[in-house]
Amino acid sequence: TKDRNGVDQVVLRNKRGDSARVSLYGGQVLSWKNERGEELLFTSSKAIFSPPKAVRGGIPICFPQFGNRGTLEQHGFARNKMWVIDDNPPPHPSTDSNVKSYIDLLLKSSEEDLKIWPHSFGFRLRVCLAADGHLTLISRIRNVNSKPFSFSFAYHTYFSISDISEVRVEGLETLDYLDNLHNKERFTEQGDALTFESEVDRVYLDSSNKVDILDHERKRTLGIRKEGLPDIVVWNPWEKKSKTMVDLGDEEYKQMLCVDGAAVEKPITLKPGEEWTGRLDLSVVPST
Ligand code: TA6
Repeated sequence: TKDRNGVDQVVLRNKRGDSARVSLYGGQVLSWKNERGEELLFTSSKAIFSPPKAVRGGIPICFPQFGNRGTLEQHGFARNKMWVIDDNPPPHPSTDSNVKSYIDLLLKSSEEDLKIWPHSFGFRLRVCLAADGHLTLISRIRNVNSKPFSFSFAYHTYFSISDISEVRVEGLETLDYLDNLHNKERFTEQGDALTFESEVDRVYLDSSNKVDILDHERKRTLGIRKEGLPDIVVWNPWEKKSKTMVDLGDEEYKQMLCVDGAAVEKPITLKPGEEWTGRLDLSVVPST
């Protein structure tokens, strides 16, 4: 289908027939709506839909490098590539009987990729919409090369929130984090929920696999569960940095918060033939 900008997107609908749905642009989830059709992800009103510029919003996949931790462009090249839909995906494991609709997208190392990152890989991204509206992303990355390689990774997830000054994040208390605003130095989080009053750009380490964003005004809690992703990135550009970003409205930082399941501090190393799986489960539950 084409969205409001005439941009080609693939839409997963909930077979239960309600308004839950997920829209994808290439390998990037751009929209996730709950059963009442409410949008749960943030996409900038000034997002630029012209590769290789990354689209500001939804869930861009940062691979094979997170941030500027390496020689590649910021966040690696995967999010700027066009992916291929696998018309004949392997069946979904019966363990996820709740999963009602899913799609597999494939990314292979191209000739140009190999020039800047000389490691042949196969990347299968499965996007699943469950009957209860939960969204699951499963990344399977295989080393199809003859020598080991290492990579860092993040599901760079832009959540839609009512107001950055009102939300709280639970599950990161007492964890250590690397602060991107202080030369990536290591600090320790204090003992209560995270609230926001200025720019935040942190990588929480060895985080618990359960983090919640409590949006009191919208009376809902966004739940983040993950496997194979030891870290959680938390980012909000705040006002000053927003003004330097052409693809983000000056005030839009108030309606977004990035809380990313990631593997950043300790890159993943794959031997030839080995495969890594990184799974992200997002849910939304009403909360008083
Ligand atoms: O989330 C961490 C971060 O690396 C921030 O430093 C900021 O650069 C953000 O990602 C967005 O990066 P992008 O390349 O999408 O503008």
